[in-house]
Amino acid sequence: ITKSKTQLKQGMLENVMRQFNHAADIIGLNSNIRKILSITNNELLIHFPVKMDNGDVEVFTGYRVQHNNALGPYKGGLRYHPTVDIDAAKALAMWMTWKTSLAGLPYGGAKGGIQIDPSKYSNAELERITRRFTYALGDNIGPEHDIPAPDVNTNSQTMAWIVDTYMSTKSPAERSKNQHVVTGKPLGSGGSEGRDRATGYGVFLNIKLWAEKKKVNLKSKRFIVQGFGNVGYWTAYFLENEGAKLVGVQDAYGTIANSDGIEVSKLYQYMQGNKGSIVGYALAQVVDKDSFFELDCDICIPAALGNQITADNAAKIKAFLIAEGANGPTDVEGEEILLKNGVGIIPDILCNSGGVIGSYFEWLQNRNGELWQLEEVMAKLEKKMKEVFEKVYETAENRDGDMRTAAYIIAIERIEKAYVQRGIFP
Ligand code: AKG
Repeated sequence: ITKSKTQLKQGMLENVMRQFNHAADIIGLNSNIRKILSITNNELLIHFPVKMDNGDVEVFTGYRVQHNNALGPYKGGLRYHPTVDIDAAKALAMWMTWKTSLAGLPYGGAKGGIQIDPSKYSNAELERITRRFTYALGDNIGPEHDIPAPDVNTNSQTMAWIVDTYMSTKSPAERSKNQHVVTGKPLGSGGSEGRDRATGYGVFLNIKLWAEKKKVNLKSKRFIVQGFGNVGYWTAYFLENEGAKLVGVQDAYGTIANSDGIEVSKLYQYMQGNKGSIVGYALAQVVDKDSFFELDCDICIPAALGNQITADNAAKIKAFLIAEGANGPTDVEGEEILLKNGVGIIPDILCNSGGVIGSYFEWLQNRNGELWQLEEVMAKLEKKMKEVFEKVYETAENRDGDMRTAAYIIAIERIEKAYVQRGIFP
């Protein structure tokens, strides 16, 4: 948050490449496959005009980067944020490839979005921007080719606009076959029960499973959350249900703390009448934004943007566990310090994978004309998350305890196997 936008963007691509190369070195990854995975398959950059409410036309820049599809269709979110650019999209697309592979899903990795501060636009403008971007993407996305989902500052409403626009470009007989072009849709438009809470539930389950392994009781453990959007809120909700205590929150506009605890439902209710922000919440103290990661706590959940935990603040972190709800919140230097200090890290590609696993369930339901109950979705998610967590934890324990490298090893080996089995078209 203290870094300039340029540093944020450059850092993410550098980080994902360093993480990948570190794991690739350890397993002695085939050099040809390393070449393929070091670069993205396709990068789309689209400038598209949209008429604003006042009649003026603005030209926006949208991105879709498709990193790899060795295991299945490209999959990954679309974010609306000023830091979205080609390098950010490349880094985030690569993380999706590792995430879907690690989770054992039949997907590759992609990511994209629009370089925009959505708070500056009306709802009607956001609808036109989304529809025009979807139209411009054309068949570069598709239900069996590349399947977007919500990400930072996009939600089920955004997905509803995308599916409607995409389907309207198809012939009447083909339309209904295209509902699974995006996941994270509203319930009434082909969305799945549980997709809204899937990422946060996954983060919570990872924390719970980690705590069980380490014989830590989550009751009265204090946690802080950076970003109180969908992921941050649901993670806090499930942790509070388990008896843990929220003691600090940061969003894009402010930072608050209360060592006696912040009631998750009360804060959420307050935010609904406060343009979605935590600023001004009376039952907590205002804290300087740069000291958020220094707050006294047991568990720290970065659930906002990338490159938040760095060499500048890692040594000051008091938590014994970092659970990465965001993509790329910890940079390589920050991680080295944390590992040296014995801080546990549940890496992003494992920790926040509940979202894409939930998306996979939605996609399957649409494809097969099925409707699953909430309990069924949550039970399936829990089973899957446990399987993936166990695999990563065991691989890490058999090495040096570093769960990120363990997760990368599993993810890369699965893709390597697919390339080795099929060969590479001459
Ligand atoms: C992510 O996991 O970072 C995503 O972008 C979500 C992808 C999905 O649900 O398809």
